[in-house]
Amino acid sequence: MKRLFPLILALLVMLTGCVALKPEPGNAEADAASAATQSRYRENEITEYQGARLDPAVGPRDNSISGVQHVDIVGYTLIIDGLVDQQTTLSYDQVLALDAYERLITLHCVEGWDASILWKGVLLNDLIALAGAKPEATTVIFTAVDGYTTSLPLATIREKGLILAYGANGLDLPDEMGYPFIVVAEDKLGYKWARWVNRITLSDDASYQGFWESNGYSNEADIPQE
Ligand SMILES: Nc1nc2c(c(=O)[nH]1)N[C@H]1C(S)=C(S)[C@@H](COP(=O)(O)O)O[C@H]1N2
Ligand SMILES: [Mo]
Repeated sequence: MKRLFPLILALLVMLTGCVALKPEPGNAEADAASAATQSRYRENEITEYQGARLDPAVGPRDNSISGVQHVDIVGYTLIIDGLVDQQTTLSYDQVLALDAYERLITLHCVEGWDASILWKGVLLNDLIALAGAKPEATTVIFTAVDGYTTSLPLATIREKGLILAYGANGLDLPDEMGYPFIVVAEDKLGYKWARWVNRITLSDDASYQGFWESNGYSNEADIPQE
C-alpha cells in the first residue's frame, strides 16, 4: 500500500491535468451564447455603465402579441386622454423636448429571462401633468400600436418616478424594444412594460385588466423574490 501511494498520487495529478486540458462542452456552449449576445449589440451601443454590464436592447427572440411593430415617426402621435383636464396629443419631438432622465433598470419577463438596460426617457408624470390628471384618476392605461394594453396605478408612477423611455444603451430604442416609446415599469414584470405606446389613458378603474392580466396574470405583476 505504501509503495502504491506515489503511483496513485501521480495518477491523480495526470487525471486532473487531463480534465483541465479537455475542452468542456459547458464552456463551449457559454462561449457560443455570449457570441450570440455580442452579435445583438448594435453599432455604437453602450455595453457597460458604471462597472455594470448592459444587455443588448435587441432581445434574443420576440414574444409580442403581433410581432415587432415598425412605427413611422412622421405620422406618429402620443395621445393622453381619459380623466384629464385637457386631452393632449404630442409628436415624438414634443415628448423628447421634456426633461430627460437616464436609469439602469432590469426588465424581468415571466418566462425567466431578464435584460439590464440603460434607459433614457421622460417622466410619465410630466406627460400626465401636461394633460392634467383629474383627482378621481387612480389608474393609467397604456395602449400600443399592436393593440396591446396594460396598466399601472397612478400612485406607483408618481412614487417611483417611472419613465417612458425613447433611448436604450445610448441609442434610440430599437423597433424590437418598442420604438418610439416603452414604459419602463421598474420592479414590475415584463408585461407591464408596454412597447410601441401611442395612448396613455387616465381612468378610475383600479381593477382594469390589460392583455396578459385578463389572461390570468396578476395585476400587481411583482417580481418573484429568489
Ligand atoms: N405593445 C406590446 N408591448 C409589450 C408586449 C407586446 O406583446 N406588445 N409584450 C410584453 C411582454 S410579455 C414583455 S416580457 C416585454 C418584452 O417582450 P419580448 O419578450 O417580446 O421581448 O414587452 C412587453 N410589452
Ligand atoms: Mo413577458
